[in-house]
Amino acid sequence: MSWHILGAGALGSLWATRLARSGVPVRIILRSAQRLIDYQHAGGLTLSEAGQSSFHSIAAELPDATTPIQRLLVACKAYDAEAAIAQLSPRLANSCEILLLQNGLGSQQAIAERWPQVRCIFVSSTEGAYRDGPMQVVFAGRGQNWLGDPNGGSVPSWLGDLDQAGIPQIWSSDILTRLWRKLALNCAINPLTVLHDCRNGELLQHREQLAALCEELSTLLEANGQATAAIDLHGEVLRVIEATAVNYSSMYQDVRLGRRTEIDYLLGYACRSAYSLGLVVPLLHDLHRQLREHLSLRGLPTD
Ligand code: NAD
Ligand code: KPL
Repeated sequence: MSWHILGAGALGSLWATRLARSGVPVRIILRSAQRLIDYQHAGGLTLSEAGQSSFHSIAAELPDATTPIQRLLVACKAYDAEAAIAQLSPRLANSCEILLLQNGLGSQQAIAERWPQVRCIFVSSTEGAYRDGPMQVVFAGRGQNWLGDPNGGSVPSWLGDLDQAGIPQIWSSDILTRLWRKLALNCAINPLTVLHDCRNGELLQHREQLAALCEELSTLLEANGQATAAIDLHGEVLRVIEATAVNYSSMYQDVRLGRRTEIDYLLGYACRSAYSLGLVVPLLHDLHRQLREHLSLRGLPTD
């Protein structure tokens, strides 16, 4: 059975090349005829890893191809994921499984609600990749992938494909807790790096602001029934900042490169969730407002 990969950006290419080189059948779905022509011209995807490059000639198609899809990895940004799957809707088999790699929360639930007949597997990834040219991906940071089905159910047999491809994976029985924890970390760190215009490590000069934000985020997690995700959040935020001190956060890089951020699936989701629970989180609302103003001034979408 072939894997289909929707979105041949950084993470999509990283998964596609590792699956393909291990002999797992994989096809990538490109967004436009022009992209397909460019891809065919390049002949495949190039993966750079630990200073070594490898070339992978992977089959590619457009969303309107007609072959049914049984297993789909969605590697688009959170704001593109639902519309991208909608283009494939007629091709989704009843027994289809969709893996959702998106950061934050909100896009996954919207997709699961819209296609109740398919099994949605949520993924939380700490692997790092970036594109350094068309059809080229750099594997920038080793990490882990936690996969899980928020509705429970059996462990998928295709996890063996990931092992075969050297894609690290852990099946998680509490994937929502993992995603909430990552959302909280990203809400504490990423917006502040944008607003203070700094690397992660420089946030240690704003310890009081971080501590107060973590307190609100912990309250929000607990109110959402995610008490486990709230345990020692502040401590982990400080540890992540120290471990990634010289890095610029992903949101900082998006803003610097003039790219749309995933703010609506991070701070936006946090603020909407607090509102729906009647929880007062003034610091989160203020941070969200300041960040939207910052984006707006730079001509970037505020959602
Ligand atoms: P990316 O922008 O590099 O790739 C997204 C790709 O999706 C692009 O190539 C885009 O053209 C494509 N796309 C959008 N709409 C499409 C459509 N309708 N049909 C086909 N393709 C379409 O993004 P990325 O960095 O790979 O991130 C993907 C997701 O993974 C994000 O939610 C991100 O937060 C998350 N993530 C990324 C990393 C990383 O290191 N890059 C790490 C962890 C999580
Ligand atoms: O995940 C991150 C990101 O840059 O998106 C870090 C900085 C590690 C935590 O917010």
